[in-house]
Amino acid sequence: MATEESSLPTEASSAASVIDQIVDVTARTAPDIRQGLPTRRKYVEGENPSGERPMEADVFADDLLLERIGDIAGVGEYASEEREEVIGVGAGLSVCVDPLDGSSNLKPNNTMGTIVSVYDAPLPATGDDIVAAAYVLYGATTTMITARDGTVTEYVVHPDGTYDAVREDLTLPEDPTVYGFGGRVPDWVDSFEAYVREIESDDSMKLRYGGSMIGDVNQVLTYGGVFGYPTLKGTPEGKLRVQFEGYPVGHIVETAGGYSSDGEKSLMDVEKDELHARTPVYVGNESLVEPIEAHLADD
Ligand code: AHM
Ligand code: MG
Repeated sequence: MATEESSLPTEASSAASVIDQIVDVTARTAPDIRQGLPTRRKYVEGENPSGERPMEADVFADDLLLERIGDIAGVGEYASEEREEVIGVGAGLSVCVDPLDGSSNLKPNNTMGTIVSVYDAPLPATGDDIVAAAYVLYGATTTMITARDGTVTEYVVHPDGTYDAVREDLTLPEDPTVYGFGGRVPDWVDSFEAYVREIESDDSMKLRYGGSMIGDVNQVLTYGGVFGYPTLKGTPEGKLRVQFEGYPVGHIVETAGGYSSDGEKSLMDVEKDELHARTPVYVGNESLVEPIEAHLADD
C-alpha cells in the first residue's frame, strides 16, 4: 500500500502534510460512503470485536477507508472498531477509525458519522499520542469537524467530495443549552441520575439525544452542552471505545475549549489494556462536565 516518501522536509512538516492528506481522503470518501448506505441496511453474520453485529454499511465503510487511508504515504498502521487486529500499511502515523458511528440509525434514517483519529505512535496508542482527529456527520447535509494544529474547524462536504470551511476556530458556546446521555435510565448509577435531574431542573436546558455519539457531540459543539455515555450498573466501563471514540471526541472537545472526562479525569488520560477497551465518556462545557466528576465521587 503506502510507499515511503523519498525526501522528508522536516519531521514536523511531513507529519502535518500526512494529517492533511488523511483529512482530505476522509472528506473525499464521505460522499462515497453516503451513496453506499441505502443498499446496505442488513446485518452481516458474526460479531465485531465489541461483540456487536455489524451492518453491511459498517463493513463497506471500513473497507473503503482502509483502502484509501492505507494508500497514503506516511500512514503506518490502520485499525478500526470493526477489526480485531491492527493492519500494517506502511511506515508513519497510525490511524484509527470508527467507520460508521451509530449505524443502528441507518434503518430509521437518523444521523450517523465516521470518526478518524491520528496518533504519532504504534497502536494501541495513548491519548498523549493523538495528533489530530476528525469526524464526518451524515445528517441532512454532510459536514466534517477537524481538530488539528490546536484549532477546530467545521466544513460542509459537497457531493463531489470537495469541502468548504463554514466555522473556523470553533469553540463551545459559553451558555450551554443541550444535554443527552446514553444507556438505559434504570442502569444509571444513583449519583449520575441525581446529576441529570439537576440539569433537567434548569429550564434553559433541552434534551437532545439521537443515538449516534457524533450527532450528539455535534449538537454540543454547536449549541454548548453536555453529552455522555455513562458508567452503568453492571458495566462500569459503559459502551464507547477509548481508542476509536473516547480519544478523538475528547481531543476535539478539549481543542474547542471544552472538557472531557471518564468520570474522574480527562479522557486523554484514560489508560487501556487493549485496542478495543471501553470507557465512560462525558464531554461538553466545563460547567456541565466537572459536576459529573463531583457527583460520581460521592458514590
Ligand atoms: P457504534 O459505533 O457501534 O455505532 O456504537 C456507538 C454508538 C454511539 O454512537 C451511541 O452514543 C451509542 O452507541 C448508543 O448506544 P445504544 O444504541 O446502545 O444506546
Ligand atoms: Mg461508534
